[in-house]
Amino acid sequence: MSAESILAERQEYGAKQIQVLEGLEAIRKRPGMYVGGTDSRAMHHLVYEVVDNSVDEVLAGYCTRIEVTIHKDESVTVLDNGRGIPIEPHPTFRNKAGEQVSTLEVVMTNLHAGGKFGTGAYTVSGGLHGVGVKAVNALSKWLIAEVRRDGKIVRQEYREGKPVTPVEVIGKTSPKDTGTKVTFLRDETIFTEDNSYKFDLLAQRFREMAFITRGVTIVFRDERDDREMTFYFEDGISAFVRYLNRNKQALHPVVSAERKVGNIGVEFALQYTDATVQSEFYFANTINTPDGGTHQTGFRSALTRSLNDYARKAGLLKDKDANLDSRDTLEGLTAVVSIKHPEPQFESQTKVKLMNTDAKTAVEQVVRETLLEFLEQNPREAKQIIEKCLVSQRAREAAKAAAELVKRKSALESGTLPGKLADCSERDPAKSELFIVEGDSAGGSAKQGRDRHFQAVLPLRGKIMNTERARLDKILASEEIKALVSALGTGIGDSFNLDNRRYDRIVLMTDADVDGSHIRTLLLTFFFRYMQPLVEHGHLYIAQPPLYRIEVRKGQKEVRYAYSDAERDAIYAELKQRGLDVSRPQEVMTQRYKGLGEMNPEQLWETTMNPATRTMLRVTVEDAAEADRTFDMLMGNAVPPRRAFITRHAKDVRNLDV
Ligand code: 28F
Repeated sequence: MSAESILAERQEYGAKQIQVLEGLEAIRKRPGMYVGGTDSRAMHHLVYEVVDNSVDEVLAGYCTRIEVTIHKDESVTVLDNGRGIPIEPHPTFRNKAGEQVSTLEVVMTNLHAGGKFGTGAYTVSGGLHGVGVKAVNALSKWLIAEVRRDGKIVRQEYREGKPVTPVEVIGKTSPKDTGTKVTFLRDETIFTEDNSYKFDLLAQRFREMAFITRGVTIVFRDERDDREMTFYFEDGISAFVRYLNRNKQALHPVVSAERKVGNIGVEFALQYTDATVQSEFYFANTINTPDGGTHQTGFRSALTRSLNDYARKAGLLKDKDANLDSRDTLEGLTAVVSIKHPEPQFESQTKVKLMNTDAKTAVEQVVRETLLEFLEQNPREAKQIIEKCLVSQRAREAAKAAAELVKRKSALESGTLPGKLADCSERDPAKSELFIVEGDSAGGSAKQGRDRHFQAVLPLRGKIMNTERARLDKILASEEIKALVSALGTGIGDSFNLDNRRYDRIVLMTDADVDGSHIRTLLLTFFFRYMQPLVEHGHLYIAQPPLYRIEVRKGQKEVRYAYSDAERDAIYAELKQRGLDVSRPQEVMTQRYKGLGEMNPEQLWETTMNPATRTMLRVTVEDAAEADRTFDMLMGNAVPPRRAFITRHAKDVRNLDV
């Protein structure tokens, strides 16, 4: 098929684009303003920007399917079956030569050509269908836009955002076959970080989009390693809540509603679990608003008011009882709230907080009506929910009293450290380490083996309690935790202060067996839940004691340590080369350590505690939410996923022996 221009044939692409170039240059000069930087995050943002355009088409009611493909060369194709970007001459836009330009070209290149398309439609970008795609175009080495519309297939190609071909018809199709396809390769002179797209990160985003945008199918393909995932959720955000609670014990079926209040679309889904953690997700026009805003305020106030009203009416709260507050009603709750607003107002460019006050009243109304109806029709579940809130309320009051006590005590007996702590002589926290050791016998070895100048040792006896299910008041009551908290010096929960820490490195040193892995998980949960900044700032470590001691007794005598079976085998192979028979104890004697207690103090120092020779794993919280789920899964009731997790991560934590 011969190339045919939509507009005047044989147009000169170049000189007349000056105005456009100015816009594009601005983007290339300051990518931060448009996609938030030039790092890996920003690079993924390019994909989201294009997909957001397709999602706008879904919200407008014209699109049901989006396909995203990452190609081998890291170029990306996004395809939708919407109406297709209009290709006819743009009604108002003229180039410098005064000629009309195809709307497609305007949408892809002109910064200020956004604006509402059609009325009453919701858009991801708040009425600016396509500002993002211009930025992507400007930041791409090349980009190809292909539109199917009015029975034609139309194409234009760009380099660094500048058109290098006219808008030309490259084929015919049925008038019913419509949509937009954009393929782009990011400009590696801008995105200089040597990075590739992360499948999991993109998949998570598309899954979330599919939850929030009920009825859309998102197909995600990765040609780099032949993977494909399809996301479609008929139940929308109810399915989202079930997904979030997949490893938790729910107290009742998901409560949900979808309704319009005036011109604001309100959708929510909630479910209580027997866990103590809460997770809430708030969206405005499919944009995640982690800082909440008016829709969050409306949801929380309706939730607490409805539960209080019902509890009073049902006699579950007596006249003398205090009202539940939102800390009580949020404990154990999983909720997703998603609103669609014709003119969403966000606090800032980054869109993390919704500001429209009418969203508050709209959400309040829908949640209150739905929830009260559910409670009245399901008295058994209602009672369970209220009782759960009451337990939280009592625990909160007890925790407050206990925390006061701990605070007062430490003020009175300032400088009192637990008797079991073998402190170091160094007073500068930046130079000090604390080893938390399981059991008294290992504690003894560690105390003797350490360098007492800068290494402190705190032995914990037996298992500290399961902090996932226990509450703050119970945890604070445990002697082991009290000792730990006062040794650390930071306080706990609300009164936690990282600056008061007495050690820079806190090292969990537990046995390489089931009990050891259990106590380590318990401690990790405790630190994650109650001393999170300590983890976030990289102060928490896991010691790596060896699994084997290999003593060469013949010829050149020496002692080697192996931290895994593979390492042991490598050492064996080396010794065999030297003519040794590793199966003869007279020549090579192997000892498998079952616990830290089997090591003498010198061995423990040499293999595990000496900064010059040891290896330690630093505990990080990459993604707080994901970590939360992980802990939950490890500690919760759901046993099968827990096993799967431990098996999958066994290689990360070397000596896990499950
Ligand atoms: C692969 C990325 O960008 N899809 C898009 C549309 C549909 C319309 C549109 C887009 C018109 C005047 C701007 C069609 N018909 N996928 C996409 N699908 N943009 S982007 O319009 C853009 C506006 O100025 C569209 C009728 N109205 C709108």
